[in-house]
Amino acid sequence: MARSYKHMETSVIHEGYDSKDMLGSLTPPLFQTSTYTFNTAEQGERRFAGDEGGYIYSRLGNPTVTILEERIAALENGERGLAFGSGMAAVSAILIALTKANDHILCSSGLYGCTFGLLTMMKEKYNITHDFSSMETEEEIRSKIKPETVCIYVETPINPTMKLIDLQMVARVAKEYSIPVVVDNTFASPYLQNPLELGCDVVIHSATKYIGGHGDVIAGLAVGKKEFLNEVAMTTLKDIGGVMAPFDAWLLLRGIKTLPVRMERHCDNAEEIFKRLKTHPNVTNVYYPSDEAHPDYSIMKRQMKRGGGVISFEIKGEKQDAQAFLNQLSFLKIAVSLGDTETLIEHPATMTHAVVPEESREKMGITDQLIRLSVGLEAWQDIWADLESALNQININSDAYSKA
Ligand code: LCS
Repeated sequence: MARSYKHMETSVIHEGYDSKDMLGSLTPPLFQTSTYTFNTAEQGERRFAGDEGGYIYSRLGNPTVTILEERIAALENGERGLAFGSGMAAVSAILIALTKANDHILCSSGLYGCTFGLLTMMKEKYNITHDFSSMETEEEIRSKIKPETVCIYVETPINPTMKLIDLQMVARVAKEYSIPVVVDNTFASPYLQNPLELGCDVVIHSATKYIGGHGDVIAGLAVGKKEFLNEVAMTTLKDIGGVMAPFDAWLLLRGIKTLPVRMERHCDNAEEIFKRLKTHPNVTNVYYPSDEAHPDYSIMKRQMKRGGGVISFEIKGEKQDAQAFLNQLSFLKIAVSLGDTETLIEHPATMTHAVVPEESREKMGITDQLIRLSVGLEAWQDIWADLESALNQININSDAYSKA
């Protein structure tokens, strides 16, 4: 669905919904229903046969969910959107739809822990194998593509290392082999990056994060070609059943209206925090895409509007210093997830990426000292004051360790 409005700020509010169709209700109504009545038995038959449009049963479609699907399709400039009960429901439905036993998936060198878990399960159960690629050059990607490779699966920015993948380059190589490129765009959100416009084939979001934005929904979205997503809707989504609840769609329709405003503020705040983390003596490395010293800075300039709201950094010391640092925070919340109004901070090695075996974690760059910070919408001065005070305390604890 092409965007009907020139600016995304308008699209996030209006796409997919006209109040005239709904008795003038400014806000899209919540169709909290599991099923839909047919006027006659023949009408039921026609709907099941696909000869007549209209709703049948909410696992097959729901009007509130449809509005959200149309809106996300427009935001990502894709033909069709599809809603799921979680980001993982979207990832699993898309990957299952694209593969069969003994196929191969080529992945970016870092992935969210549960995506890694899903790939491990697909390998054990169906011998659907995968390899990781740094995707730094076209040659490197070509060298990892096998005859049985059926898709390339990419996260960018990568959770939690904040490495970036050049999507135009990946799409160019994939076209040579006629392999679809699936991009998990969760960390950027549709406001900062639009993979379909860069030549990729399917975009996935954990809508739990920036799209919802308020930490009250678990949900997923996908956008791509109509033919492919119609097939997913009628197979892996319908029959495995990981559908989005109407109320969650309603909450997401509310949250998404402020996506551009929130993302600008997330980025403003993250830039302020990044500058200060970079010069703190107890911080050894900071990973933030709009750092001019970030190895992928040129990719950020080409494919993202701004650097986003997530910063990862390593602190001096060991795992216990990282944990002690988190324990010293006063109002910043120790929690997984990201993209919420509240600043959230976590320890990937023992939380989001704990399922990844230590050796693979090391290869991905997830050390015991790595902390992931999702910068929220509070005043950056308050966020920094809390971080700085906890970072200063770590110094004291580290001294204690070294003296012990
Ligand atoms: N993709 C990415 C990049 C994610 O970060 C997550 C969740 C998912 C997919 C799955 O989405 P969900 O099913 O949770 O909606 N990431 C999380 C994280 O980093 N902390 O907590 C969840």
